[in-house]
Amino acid sequence: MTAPMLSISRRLRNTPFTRRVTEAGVKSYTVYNHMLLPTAFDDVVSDYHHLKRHVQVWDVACERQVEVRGPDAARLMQMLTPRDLRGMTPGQCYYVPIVDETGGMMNDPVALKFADDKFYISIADSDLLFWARGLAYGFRLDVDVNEPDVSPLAIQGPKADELMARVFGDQIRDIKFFRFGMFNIEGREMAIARSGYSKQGGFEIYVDGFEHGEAIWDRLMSAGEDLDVRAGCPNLIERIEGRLLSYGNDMTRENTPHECGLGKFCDTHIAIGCVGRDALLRVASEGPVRQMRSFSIDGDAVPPCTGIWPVFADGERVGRITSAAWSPDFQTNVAIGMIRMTHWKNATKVEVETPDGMRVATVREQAFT
Ligand code: THG
Repeated sequence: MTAPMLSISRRLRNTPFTRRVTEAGVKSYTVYNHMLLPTAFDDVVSDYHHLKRHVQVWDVACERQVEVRGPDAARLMQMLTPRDLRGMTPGQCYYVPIVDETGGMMNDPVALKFADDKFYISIADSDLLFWARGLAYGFRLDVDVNEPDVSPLAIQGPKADELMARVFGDQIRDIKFFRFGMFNIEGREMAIARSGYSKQGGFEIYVDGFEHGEAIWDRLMSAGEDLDVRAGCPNLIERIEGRLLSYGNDMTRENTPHECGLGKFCDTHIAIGCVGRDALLRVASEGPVRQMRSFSIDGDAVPPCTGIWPVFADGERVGRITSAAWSPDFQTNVAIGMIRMTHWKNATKVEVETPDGMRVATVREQAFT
């Protein structure tokens, strides 16, 4: 049986880099924020080894920006998240859980602060623009909320510093983790942050203006020839090892940030104005009864995890796996899932119902590092 194809149309938006990605031989796409997101170039395993040894350029334009501008920008930002934003300074990035009035996860973006009256929210896969515009309208906030023509391009891997320094200068090396600086690129001021959806280190360029995409892509590719730079994409195996969560897969609006293990990004007592504050204060006082964990799953490579795999202990349902893949470096299947408090301690043995049968699995409190 051959894999089904994805029919491309204008609704599945192209990115400024789509032509280059196609020329680089992209093998598969997913859809993220109604936009194309590459998922493999050679194959997921070869891409994985290359990412961990060299440097890759990723079309992550699907990490759309919700721009919040105006006198009430900071107020709206704090309405969206239980993380305390009062200490956030211009040039900082914050990983921020976004919650609705029930404390349910709406998104888990990276927020960037440019000034007291200007933020970007670099969103995961949900239509946060509508929620933010709805709050702004409903509360009569003095703020503009829009999606600008800005497309992140990620440079990830151990040689990312070297490649970026060659193209943008040695100041790149001084950018600290989750900070950004402004750089004049193609005649425009663009943000470059030390961030990205991998644990290999690297940067994200917030490419301002669709028309500049290919020129920036080409400069990186030419400068990195001897570094074996390649087109890449967020890697399923590497992100599961590092326990980077995938909104819509690992969590949804059914989950609180505490269940997702994002309690460390919540300062709910302090976050006055957050619409989910009352609901989260309730769940935080009792603590979650299930939580995100890493798992190893015994046996040879598991099939692709396209849905939910139930987790059992003594025949009773105690959790679920939502992401899983064979890890060449750890020589086991690695996974992410949610498990009840009765079984969430490190090294607890459970059983996972995979499409090709029951497997023994082990709970891990730490990610695979
Ligand atoms: N970069 C940018 N936008 C994004 C993503 C990104 N939007 C979509 C998606 N990724 C949002 N989800 C995440 C998940 C994890 C992280 C970033 C975005 C992440 N986490 C680090 C970790 O867990 O180790 C560090 C978090 C911290 O310490 O603050 O980086 O990747 N622009």
